[in-house]
Amino acid sequence: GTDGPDPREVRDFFEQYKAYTDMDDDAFRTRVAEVAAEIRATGTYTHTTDELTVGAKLAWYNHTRCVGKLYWRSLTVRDCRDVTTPEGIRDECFEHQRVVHNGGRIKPTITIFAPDAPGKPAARLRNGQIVAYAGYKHDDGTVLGDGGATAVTELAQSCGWDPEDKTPFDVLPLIIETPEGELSAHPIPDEIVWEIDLEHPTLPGLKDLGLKWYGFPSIANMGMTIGGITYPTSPFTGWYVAPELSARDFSDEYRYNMLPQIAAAFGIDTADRRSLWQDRAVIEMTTAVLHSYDKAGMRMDDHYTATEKFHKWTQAEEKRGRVVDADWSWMIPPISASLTKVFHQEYRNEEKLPNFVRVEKPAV
Ligand code: NRG
Repeated sequence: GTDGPDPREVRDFFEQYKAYTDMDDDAFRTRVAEVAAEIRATGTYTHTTDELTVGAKLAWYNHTRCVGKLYWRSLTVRDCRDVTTPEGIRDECFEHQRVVHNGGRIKPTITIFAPDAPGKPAARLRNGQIVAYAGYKHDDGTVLGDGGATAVTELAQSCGWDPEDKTPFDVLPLIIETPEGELSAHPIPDEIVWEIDLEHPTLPGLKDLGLKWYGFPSIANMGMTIGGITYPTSPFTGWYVAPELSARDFSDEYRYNMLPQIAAAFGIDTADRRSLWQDRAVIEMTTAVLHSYDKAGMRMDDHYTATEKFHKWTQAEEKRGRVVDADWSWMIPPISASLTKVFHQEYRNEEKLPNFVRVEKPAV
């Protein structure tokens, strides 16, 4: 934002930092006084790399819409605050992908670029994810590709990006906006996409649809707020849970809307709703996603493993006297929800800071 850091947020963060790092009282008082002086002199302050690292982990712990946050302590934090040119940001986003990939094992990672300062916003990524597919809107309202990506696709086209032979799976360029409002589009090299062709382990037919997806999601349009400082450009990545692809990306009517074709490919009759053809198709599609990622050696969770681990962790945290905040509607999987532990659980849903926040265009 354009205002300086809120003193209560500063204080609250350093108290959490002290608890996390076993900082002694003297060091704590010295650092808090130093930060206050820096804010008086400059209107803002700079985190040490360790404060940034701990702050990013706490943001993950506090975030209520992530079922994978039990791994919060193991987050890899890449401090790229001094990288501010569009080319530099592009290159570090590409490097982020390589660090994450880790031979398919996927290392949960966040890359943090410069924060906003009072009256001086930082550069932003305008993509939803570092790697994502385009969605081209036709005049008749239909879409080629990802229906969720039509706006960013038009933005890319306004930057001069426009592939000649359009397919449903064109990787969008990275779109970077400078604080001055200048947009630039940067093509994504193939080797950081790790595309996986989707096939079913036993049912033929799906393969012929030519569906594929990239290896992992790198969320690019969420910022992080730590101790009153906003980091608007801090892409982060973990591994997928299979229904994210099968039950949402390919199935949502406003995304790829492929369920009728997927059902047909599996030989499922779609005439009668009460045959539950949609349910049968989405389950077989989930099997296909898991099989294809396993075969490619790319980590992918199933919804039972992901939710069971989360459930056990929240119970362990409670025994340690801590309440894990969670948004129930984001914890339950979009398929077979009642078969998982989290469905039968209630969660407190308080938004603590540090946290991840949605960021829009520069707050100029
Ligand atoms: N559903 C989106 C991705 C959202 C984030 N999911 C994760 N995040 N798994 C999709 O592309 O389907 N993560 O950091 O691991």
